[in-house]
Amino acid sequence: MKAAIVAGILVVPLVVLAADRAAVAPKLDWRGTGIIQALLPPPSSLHATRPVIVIEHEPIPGLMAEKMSMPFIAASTDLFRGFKVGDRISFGLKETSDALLVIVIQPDRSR
Ligand SMILES: [Cu+2]
Repeated sequence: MKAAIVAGILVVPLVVLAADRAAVAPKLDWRGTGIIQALLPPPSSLHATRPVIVIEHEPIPGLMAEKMSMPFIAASTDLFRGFKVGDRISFGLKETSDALLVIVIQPDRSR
């Protein structure tokens, strides 16, 4: 009886943690690395209503074989917080019905 109560208390926080993790780590379709060339909250010359990040990115396996500089739509301007032009980043992309979206931006500490 006592053991069952203890187990119940332990299980609940684990379930909450798992749900939290799913919310902050949505499934990525691709992952890339590169250098930020521009951070453009809307409205900008590249998009009237959505945030845009321009990245000089390394080849992205399965998506783009070449290194290039290109704009991506970002899921939220909040992703830009703490970053500036020239920062080396790793980023996560998700294909949605209307855009190839950057949904994760992280400092790239791999080099
Ligand atoms: Cu590209």
